[in-house]
Amino acid sequence: MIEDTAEKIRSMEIRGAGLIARAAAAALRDFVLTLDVSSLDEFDSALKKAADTLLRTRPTAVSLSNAVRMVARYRSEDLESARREVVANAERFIESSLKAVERIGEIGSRRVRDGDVILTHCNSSAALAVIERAHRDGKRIEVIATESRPRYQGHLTIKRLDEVGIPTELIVDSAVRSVIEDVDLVVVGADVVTANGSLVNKIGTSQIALCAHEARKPFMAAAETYKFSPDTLMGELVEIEERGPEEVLDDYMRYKHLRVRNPAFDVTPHQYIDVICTEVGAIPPEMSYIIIKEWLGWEIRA
Ligand code: RUB
Repeated sequence: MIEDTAEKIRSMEIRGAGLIARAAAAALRDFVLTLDVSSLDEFDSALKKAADTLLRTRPTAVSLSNAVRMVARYRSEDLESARREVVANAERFIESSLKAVERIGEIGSRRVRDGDVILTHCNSSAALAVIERAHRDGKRIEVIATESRPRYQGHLTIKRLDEVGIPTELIVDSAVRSVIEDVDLVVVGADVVTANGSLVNKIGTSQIALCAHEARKPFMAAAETYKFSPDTLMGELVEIEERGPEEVLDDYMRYKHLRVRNPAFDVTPHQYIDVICTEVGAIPPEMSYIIIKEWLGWEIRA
């Protein structure tokens, strides 16, 4: 069951940082519910092994490690109480994660004005929550969505926007600079927010931010607090996932002198981000440390 979820995350059948985190939480819950062990020690080592399997699936998503940490942490000193505690942790994480996305929609949509054209990249449930909430509130908005090569997550975005009735234009990723003058606001999701407020998100996000900056268009990231990375407090770098060449070029094998590079994410420096909308408020990127300290409970200790 853990391997099944791990494989779905690895193959991107389950994708998007929030969904990955909730799927991992649910997998750990189901795992401990049926875990057949007779001591707390055995429980602990089986849980750690399961957590490790999940953590190895997609290296960039800090939502995954934050979720696993929140779910697998328990204080109980007997087996059955520990089992119950992990199940309760998982339920709490899933519920609060869904609520967080809804709340981000509420908070982020306040910055959307009637008549705005919003550019979005990839397929982010948090970014879509902002866009959909603005639409539900009766603001007449339009969206420009990028394809998001090589996996075309933009197609998921246009499908969803079409279902909810938001007029949308689809563009190739390289058309962003050509259309940026038509855009009023950029809204994207987040895989990771670092302690200094930089954003790790789908490859291409940083080019969009650069275009938005040059054209003086506001750039918003929508990120639940569990997308913030405690490790970056101590200067850890975020590992950028490199995926297989076949995602970019089917017949790459026939070339003798070619190497296909396929980084899945990139880093947008905080200087290009106007606001990060979290479920606890809209913050300037420079305030990211506060989220890590106050909401995730981490701080620098000597
Ligand atoms: C998805 C991606 C999304 C973030 C946020 O990448 O970069 O913008 O994960 O998504 P991939 P959400 O398709 O490679 O997982 O807001 O849904 O958590």
